[in-house]
Amino acid sequence: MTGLAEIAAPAWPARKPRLLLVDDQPLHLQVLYRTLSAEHQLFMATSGEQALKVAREQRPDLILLDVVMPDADGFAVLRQLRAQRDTADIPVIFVTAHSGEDIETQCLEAGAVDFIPKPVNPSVVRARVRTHLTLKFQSDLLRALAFIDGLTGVANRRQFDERLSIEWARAQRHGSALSLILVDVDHFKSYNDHYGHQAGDDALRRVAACLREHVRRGTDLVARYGGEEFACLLPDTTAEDARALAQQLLEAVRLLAIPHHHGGIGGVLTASFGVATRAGASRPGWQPAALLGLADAQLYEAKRLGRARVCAAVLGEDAAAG
Ligand code: GH3
Ligand code: MG
Repeated sequence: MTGLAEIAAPAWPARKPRLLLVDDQPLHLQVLYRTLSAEHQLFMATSGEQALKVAREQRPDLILLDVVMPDADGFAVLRQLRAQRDTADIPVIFVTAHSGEDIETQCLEAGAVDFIPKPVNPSVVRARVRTHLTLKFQSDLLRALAFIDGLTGVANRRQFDERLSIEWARAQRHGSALSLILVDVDHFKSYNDHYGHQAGDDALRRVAACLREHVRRGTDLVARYGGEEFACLLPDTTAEDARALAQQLLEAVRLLAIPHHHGGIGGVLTASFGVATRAGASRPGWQPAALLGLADAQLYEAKRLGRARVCAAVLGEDAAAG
C-alpha cells in the first residue's frame, strides 16, 4: 500500500528540514533537541520575542511552540507569526503541560496545526513532526507548481505578472533601471506543421533551457509569456546591457541548431527579440504595461524587419531599432 510519506516523498527537499523549538525551560528544549536533532536542523528560542526574531530570520519549516511562557504566551506568539507575511505560513505545533479537551480545542482554534502534551513522548513527537513537515512540503510544492510553466519548467505568466509589478515598484522607489526582453520563436507554426507538435514542444523546452542558461543573475526571471513567446525580466539592467544580452540570446538560440528546413531562417530555428528599458527616474503615470507595450512593439519591429534579430528602445525616448 502507498502511504502518505511515499506519495509526498518528491516534495521533501534534499536538505534537512528546519525546526524552531520554543520553550522557556532549557530542560524541555534539551529533551526536544535529543529527540529531533538527528534528522533536522534545529533552532532554539527561550522566549516569545526571541522566537519571533528567529522565525523571521531563519524561516523554519515548522515551529514547536510552548504555550506557557513568561513574556508572551504561545497564543500571542502565534498571532504575531500569522500577522507577518514572512512567517504567516509556517505551521505551528503547540506543546504544553496543560492537557484536556479545552486547551486542545483552544490551541487548534488559534491556528496551530497540532497539539503535543508534555511530558513529550519522543516517538510521538517524531511522528507528528514528520506528518506536518510532509504536509508543509506538499503545500510548498503545490504553491511553487502554481507559478511554473508545465511544459518548459520556467516561470509561468502568473509569476511573471507578479514579478513585473514588484520589480516595477522597486525600480520606481530606487530610480533604478529595469529591462524586459520579449522573445518570440520565428516561423513556429510551420515548424509544428512539418515536424509535429511533439517536436514543437521539445523545441520550446530547449529554447526555454537556453534562455535560462544565459539569463543568470539571481534577480532575473525567465518566464513563458504565451505559446511560443518568452519574457526575460532584468532588474537593475541598463538598456545597453539588456540589448547585449538579447544579442547573446539570439546567437545562443541559433547555435542550438534545431533544424527548421521549412521556412526557418538559415535552416535552423531562430527567435526574434524585443527589448524595452525603463531607465532611472520615473515619470508620472507610467505603468508596467508601458514597458510590456514597448517590448512588444520592438518585437513586432524585429519581425517586420525580417526576424532573427534584436530591436530595442528606452521608455520615454525615441525608439532605436537595431
Ligand atoms: P512568427 O515568426 O511571425 O512569430 O510566426 P509563427 O509561426 O511563429 O507565429 P504564429 O503566431 O503564426 O504561430 C505560433 C505557433 O506556435 C502556432 C502554435 O501552434 C504554436 N504553439 C504555441 N504554443 C505551443 C506549444 O505549447 N507547443 C507547440 N508545439 N506549439 C505551440
Ligand atoms: Mg512566433
